[in-house]
Amino acid sequence: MAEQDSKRSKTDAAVPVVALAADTSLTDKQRSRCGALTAAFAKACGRQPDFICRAPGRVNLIGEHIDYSGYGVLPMAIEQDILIAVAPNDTNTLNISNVNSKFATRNMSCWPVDIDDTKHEWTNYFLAGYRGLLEHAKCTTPIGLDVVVDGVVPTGSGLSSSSAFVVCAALVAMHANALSFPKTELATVCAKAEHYVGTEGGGMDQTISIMAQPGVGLYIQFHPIRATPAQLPQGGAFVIANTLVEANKYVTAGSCYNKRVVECRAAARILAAKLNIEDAVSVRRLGDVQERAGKSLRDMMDVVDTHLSKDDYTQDDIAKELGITVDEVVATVLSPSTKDQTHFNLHDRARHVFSEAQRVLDFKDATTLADMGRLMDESHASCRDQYHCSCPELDQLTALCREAGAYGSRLTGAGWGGSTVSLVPEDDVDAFLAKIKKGYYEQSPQRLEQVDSALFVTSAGPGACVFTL
Ligand code: NG1
Ligand code: MG
Repeated sequence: MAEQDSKRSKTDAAVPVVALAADTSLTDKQRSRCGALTAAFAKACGRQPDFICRAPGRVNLIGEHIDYSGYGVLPMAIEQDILIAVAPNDTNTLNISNVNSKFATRNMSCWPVDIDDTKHEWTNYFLAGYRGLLEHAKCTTPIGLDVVVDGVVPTGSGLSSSSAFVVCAALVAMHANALSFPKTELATVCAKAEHYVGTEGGGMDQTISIMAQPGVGLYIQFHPIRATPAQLPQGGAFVIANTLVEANKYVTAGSCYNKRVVECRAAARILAAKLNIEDAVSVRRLGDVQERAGKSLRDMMDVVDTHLSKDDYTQDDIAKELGITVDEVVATVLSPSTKDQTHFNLHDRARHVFSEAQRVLDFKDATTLADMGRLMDESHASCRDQYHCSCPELDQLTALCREAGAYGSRLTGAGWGGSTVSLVPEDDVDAFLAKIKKGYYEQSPQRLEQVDSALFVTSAGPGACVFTL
């Protein structure tokens, strides 16, 4: 096993398992949280935990809403994370509690586990990662576990608290049952597992949480998952500012996130037909259309303008374009959560995807902070005007960040609320933070109360791991 590991590339090794006492990557804050979590576990479960799993949230620097179309993205892991303390029990039950008492404890049989994705229940994220991992491992006799969760990635903030939780739970199931998978395989499993919560996301968030490396961004490509370190800019700092508008993109999944996924799928199917691509019905993603058409991203933007109407498409319009029935559209293009949607904007969604995919490549190759900033601004404008996933507060806050001296500023994550990320001259960070505090957070007592966790400079942290105690 060890020898096999050494033959694997660094990114395809298994998630590290390290003794907590010996780990050097933890910040003081994280170390003291591990101590507090161990004490909370002892109080709740009457014994010490065996191990603690850790998975970080992320900030996406550029490449929004394109992972599920098959295009590369460029996120980095942040310090904020989910920790889960674990010890086996001999009762074949799964007992899940949280250090924060607003999250109610749940007890259930450890196998099989049901997930009701119509209910917004906090433990669903745990169960999604847990079940996805065990199903992948074909493990139908997992051991019973007591787990206590401590998460500090703000929810609905675009910093991927959900995937950090799913990844952390998969690690719990893996380590507790003496299983092990390489990181890329684990990322693929976790991306699919999060669909149990009712979202149809791409794999960006789970992949960065697992594969992140300190000090660098990660250029992540999909099908199959590949991750390449991307050097972060010299002289620039990334600042996160949360609008504090909680993004409820999945509570109303049919009308927001999942709708974008199916708009992209419908656009892909229609473009494949228009371009006479062989076996066009098998096309699921805009990235497949480009690949099979053998065209550049810039050419694909012209293809969109030529072949897709700027008017909304109804289910009937999509059926006519594809030469199939509305029932077939529902079955092969839409999804259970979007089957009742009536109007689909295909032109603008597809235009965003191809242009954003090009911006990721340009950002990766950019040589100046000013160029990177400009691409971030363009990304925000495209999210706002073509993908319609911004909100007034995101527009206001990114504008304020630009005024305050950022090279560029954009929404990060799915949008409709949540956070912004700005590229700021390193030497001006303090002045920048002061201006944003005054211009946004001091505008209301509710905002000001949360400014310390909402506005911060971030640096690229390490990916997920298991700490033994
Ligand atoms: P967040 O912001 O974490 O909900 C979602 C998707 C990503 C990606 C981004 C938009 C999940 C778990 N995450 O992220 O895959 O599509 O939106 O770029 O669905
Ligand atoms: Mg999420």
